[in-house]
Amino acid sequence: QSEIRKKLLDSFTSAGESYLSGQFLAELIGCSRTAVWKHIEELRKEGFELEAVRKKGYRIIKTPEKITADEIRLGLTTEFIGKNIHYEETVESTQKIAHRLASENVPEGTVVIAEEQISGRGRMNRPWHSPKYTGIWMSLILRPNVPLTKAPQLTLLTAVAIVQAIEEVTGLNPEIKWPNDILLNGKKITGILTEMQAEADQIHSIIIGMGLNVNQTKDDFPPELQNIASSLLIEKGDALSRASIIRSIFTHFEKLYLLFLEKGFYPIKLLWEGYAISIGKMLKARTLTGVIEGKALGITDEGVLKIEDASGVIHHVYSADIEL
Ligand code: BT5
Repeated sequence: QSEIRKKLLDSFTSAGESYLSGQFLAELIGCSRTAVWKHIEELRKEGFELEAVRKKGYRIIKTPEKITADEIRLGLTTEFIGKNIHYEETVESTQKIAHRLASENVPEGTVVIAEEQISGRGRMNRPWHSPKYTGIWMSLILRPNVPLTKAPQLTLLTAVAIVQAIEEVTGLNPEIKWPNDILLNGKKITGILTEMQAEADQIHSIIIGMGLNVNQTKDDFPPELQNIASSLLIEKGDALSRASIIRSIFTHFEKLYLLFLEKGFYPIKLLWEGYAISIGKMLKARTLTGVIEGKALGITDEGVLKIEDASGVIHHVYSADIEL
């Protein structure tokens, strides 16, 4: 059933504005024209609007408000990122589900997407506010064949992919705050959480959680977030299609990830530097072992933050909260 659905949406994707005839669709999925009509009716129930014109056929003219896995598939041209979508209405955290799926050996590139998280999490178990139908709350499962120490580089890679997607879809120019925040006008619009399953020095899977504020208004945020968080809607002034942002993230992510697997982190680092805000600035890094204050010199070829303190000592920071 879902294979047929995939085929249908793939052909509507390649058809673009043109109509697909009932005959064509029947042959494509190998069934009768009555069965085609049933599939079309199912798409309508999910919120797709399809136009049917006699002697021409069908075309999709509007996609649903909710994100559905099918809407994301419509127009998706990646090889493996986002090809397998696990969609849920309400979950505790997409990370939790992704961890379970990862240990069940689902294909690399599988994504868990939810409309709402009731206990979304940031780093160190901090809460991540994830209200219904407004944002993108998703977790991506990867199985890169790289040493454990390289896992944090995927956080930086993900940040680049998300910035590129936001630029492409909205024309806005977000900035990256090392290691895992994306900001617009100094306010956080995206957080990334990279976790892994590993044994000895062998990565079994990496799970990248992405939380992206899209259509929230200021009032949708709790008071403690109103001055530090923002959404694409607030910054751009228009509501945006979450499905097209998701597709764009998948596409940019896949390109960068393949580049990373082939050439290593260096080319990603160069792109990352183009979007980074903290470089050259005075900042405070709160790490688990203490606070380091000084000037951010940049990141190493491995993605580690270098800070020079007042006495000229250069510190290498692997993970921290940064205050600018
Ligand atoms: C992060 O942590 O920024 C990582 C957030 C990852 C969320 C995704 S959503 C899909 C997946 N499933 C999950 O359960 N998580 C991932 P951190 O750097 O620790 O920042 C957390 C802090 O950001 C909180 O303490 C708040 O101050 C702030 N915050 C919470 N919700 C926010 C939101 N929606 N927008 C902006 N800031 C928020």
